[in-house]
Amino acid sequence: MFLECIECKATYPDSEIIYRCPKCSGLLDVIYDYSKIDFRPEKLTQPPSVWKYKPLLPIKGRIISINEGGTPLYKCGRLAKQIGIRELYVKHEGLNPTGSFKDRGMTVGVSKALELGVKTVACASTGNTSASLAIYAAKAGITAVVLLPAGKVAMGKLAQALMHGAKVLSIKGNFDEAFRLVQELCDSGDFYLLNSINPFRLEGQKTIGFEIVDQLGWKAPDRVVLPVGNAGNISAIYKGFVELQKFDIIDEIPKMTGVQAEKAAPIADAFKKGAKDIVPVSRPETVATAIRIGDPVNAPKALRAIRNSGGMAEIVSDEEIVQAQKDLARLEGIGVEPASAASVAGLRKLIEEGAIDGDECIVCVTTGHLLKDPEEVMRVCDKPIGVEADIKAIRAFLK
Ligand code: AN7
Repeated sequence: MFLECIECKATYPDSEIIYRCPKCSGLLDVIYDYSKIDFRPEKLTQPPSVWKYKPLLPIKGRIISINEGGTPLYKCGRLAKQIGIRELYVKHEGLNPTGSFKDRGMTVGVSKALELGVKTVACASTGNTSASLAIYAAKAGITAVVLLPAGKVAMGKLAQALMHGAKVLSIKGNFDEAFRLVQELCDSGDFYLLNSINPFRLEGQKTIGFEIVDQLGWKAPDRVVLPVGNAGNISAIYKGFVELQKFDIIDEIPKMTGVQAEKAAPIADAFKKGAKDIVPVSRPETVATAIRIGDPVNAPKALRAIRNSGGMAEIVSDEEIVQAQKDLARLEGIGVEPASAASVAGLRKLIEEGAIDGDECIVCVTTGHLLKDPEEVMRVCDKPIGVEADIKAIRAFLK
């Protein structure tokens, strides 16, 4: 196993603490000697979980785990009918132990930190990354430092970071500024960076792709739709599919389809314009605070994932996000935070525009749990109705 620059293809040992290529600043990927790995469905008999797929994960020693992955893949008939799709599934990543998909990355990233002998881990976060890092660092007995954009982190996520003992710094700036600062902090070598620029973290997240295929009976769906913020997840899931193709487990790679919020959509903008690089958005804004990101670090990986798989990118409004959140909740019993609902909102829009054929088999990834952001729920749902403690009053009201 080694690290490889996605741009100049220079390689580095996996024991080196680097986040970008020292030669050209390109992003890094973890590459295995695939000829030496036994990865066959008939050998993988455990129920789905991140560590079921250990032969394709970069950890040899001690693993810090709280049973991440193994999330349900729900068949969603009512939502499929409403949107106009033949076969629709929702992979509900909100049912990971800390309530988001970040746990898949953190179980691998924090295990790697221990392997590297690191004592302090750090990240900037719109919320979920910090919650997950705080919990895995606690489990590992190391210190977590998290930089959060002041006033823009949903309450459930902040509560997790605080309770699990991270050093929580509220930065007077947005996520992009916090991310610039945490990179500078980690360049000193005292802190190990666990944002999704860290290629080991993304190895954990690629197991979403493994699980989708596994849960469909080792078959690939036609398309995977997911929200995109810093763009690590779409890149990771794509890499997972590429590896399954290398092992002849799937023939075709699902069309990777990323969805961004209207005022935080640099990747979808670049895709729609056919541009090679993104133009960062300086003041990103959206109800989906998880993806309130203007300068996604993994954009080069994400654009390749989308283009190489024949996928797409779409832009949705806050209203469309909230409507999709309610539809998931009320048609399928799936409670998600706003960012997650962007996947369904984007899919609906692509079907309406005729950009996607309704005859496809599609998986939407819902990335975080409803309870992460209770304040948003209070804003977008009707208030509870005050009634006297009296059966007549209740009956009268329910008539
Ligand atoms: C629920 O926590 O970036 O495109 O700092 O929490 O891989 O960044 C969160 C991202 C989607 C976007 N859905 O994933 C953070 C952070 C939810 C999220 C995303 C996030 P990426």
